[in-house]
Amino acid sequence: MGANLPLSSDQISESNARLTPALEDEYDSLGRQLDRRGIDISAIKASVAEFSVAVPSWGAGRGGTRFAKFPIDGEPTNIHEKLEDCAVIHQLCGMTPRVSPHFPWDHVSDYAALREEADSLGLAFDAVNSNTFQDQPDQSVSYKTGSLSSTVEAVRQQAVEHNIDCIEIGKKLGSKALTVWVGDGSNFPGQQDLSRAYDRYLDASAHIYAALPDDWHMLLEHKMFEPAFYSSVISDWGSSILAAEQLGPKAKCLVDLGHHAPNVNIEQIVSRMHRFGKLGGFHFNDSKYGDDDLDSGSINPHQLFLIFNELVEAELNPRDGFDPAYMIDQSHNVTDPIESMMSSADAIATAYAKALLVDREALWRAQEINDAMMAFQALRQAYKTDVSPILGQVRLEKGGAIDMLSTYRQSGWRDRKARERKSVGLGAGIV
Ligand code: PSV
Ligand code: MN
Repeated sequence: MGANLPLSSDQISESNARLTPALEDEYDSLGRQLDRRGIDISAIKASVAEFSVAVPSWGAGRGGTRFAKFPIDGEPTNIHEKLEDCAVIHQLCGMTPRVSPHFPWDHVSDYAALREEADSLGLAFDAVNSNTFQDQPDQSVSYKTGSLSSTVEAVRQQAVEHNIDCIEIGKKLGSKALTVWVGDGSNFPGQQDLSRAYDRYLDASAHIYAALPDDWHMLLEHKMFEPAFYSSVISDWGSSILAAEQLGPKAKCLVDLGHHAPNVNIEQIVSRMHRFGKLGGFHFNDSKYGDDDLDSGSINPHQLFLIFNELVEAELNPRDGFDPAYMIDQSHNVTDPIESMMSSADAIATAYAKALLVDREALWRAQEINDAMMAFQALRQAYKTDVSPILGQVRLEKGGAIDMLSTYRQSGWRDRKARERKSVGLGAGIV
């Protein structure tokens, strides 16, 4: 943990002291229940304690829709303040030690100093995200025709250079991956030659891939629609995995849970990608209609559990150095982002803990003899188990808060920041 932790550890300990007797009681009771099922609770606790998920720098501010944004007092206005808020999240939940930055949104003049600043707050940097979906005031050509797939060579060149700049920044920050999401696509049938746009994307991406250090990954993030509403160049996991195959072993696919057609079986996509050694990372969030960027597990916690069921299968049968980058990618439009990210990290780790409880022997036996009901029950039994005492105990042992939300509110962090930070103007958009 860093030297400049934002919250008072005494306050966290006081709040924990009140809740510890009840937690111990519930943890012991769950331990006995799991023991009867042949599961050692301390082994599950150890795996959960190892689990971590990165938070997005852009998620630390109040998000918005394309219609409006309603800022809150004390919201962070730059990467330094965002890091402070991310440090609060990690201090209380103990499982978000890394921040995923986005460029140029998080641009600073001295990245070595930024890395030290993060370190002193107990944080490190995760995958760097490039941005070729927005024009910046100082750039020479516009992304209005797309970026890596644009018909205009100078635009493709600019997009490639920006991604290579992001790699250079990432090296200074200690990152090991570049996440590339492009908004390229079309709004009208016939507007774009679907094959040639993909070819141009592949060709430009190969230049980025060539600049990638040997121990890095390039994570290709697909998205079905938005901002393009007829076709997107990297629209689905098929386009993504074929591109990753063509680029080479350091290119992997990133699954953002909101970027699929409605009702798609995302856990099956996870399984397929893992089968071919191409599952590189996740952007966790939840959705009801489209790319809603709602809090993880708030709409469909069962789907999150089924995804983690596949991820635990993948952990047990690793292929090609299975080590996916887990990140949150959400827009917090009506909540305090710190609260949303703590609650989301908890939902994500809860899904993981439940997936660890699946009786794999029973599941595989039932699958082999085609006993659909018993196979389903193997999953159901795990899903029904309340694992919150395990998560509470992990937080307690890491110096975090048993009850993150009440401890955070009692800290008065946001009110204090409202007095210190300049206020965010009105507007629309996600940052
Ligand atoms: C696009 O919708 C996306 O999921 C990409 O990951 C972007 O980098 C991020 O959202 C920006 O909010
Ligand atoms: Mn995303």
